[in-house]
Amino acid sequence: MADSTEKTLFQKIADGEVPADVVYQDDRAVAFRDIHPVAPTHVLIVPRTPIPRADAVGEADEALVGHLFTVARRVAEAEGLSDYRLVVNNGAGAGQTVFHLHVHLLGGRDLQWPPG
Ligand code: D5M
Repeated sequence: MADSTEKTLFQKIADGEVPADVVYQDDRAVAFRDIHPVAPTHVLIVPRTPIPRADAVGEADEALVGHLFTVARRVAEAEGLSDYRLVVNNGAGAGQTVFHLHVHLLGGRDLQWPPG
């Protein structure tokens, strides 16, 4: 049975213990392609620090979370995207399945609103 000390899948990817199609990484964040893409570009941007979800972000994490947006812009530029969507699902009822904070970067097709 899982306990709070067990690494999440995305922590294992960030730590290089599980393979992923990494498109960007630095000392604070890793970006890799979603294994079930819903758009031509579908990249997940995760902090190396294991924050479980958006509502667990504290004041001490503000610079780190802001950095995730910088990484998203860099990845979008590398993908040739000017228009794209950034999504964070907070909690199972909102569609979160991996409890390690991640920003979805979606682009490369027309995106509808509301997303459903
Ligand atoms: O998003 C979790 C996302 O994580 C979902 O779109 C599938 C993706 N996923 C699951 N396993 C992997 C691996 N191994 N590599 C890459 N992407 C993966 P959520 O917002 O939690 O629903």
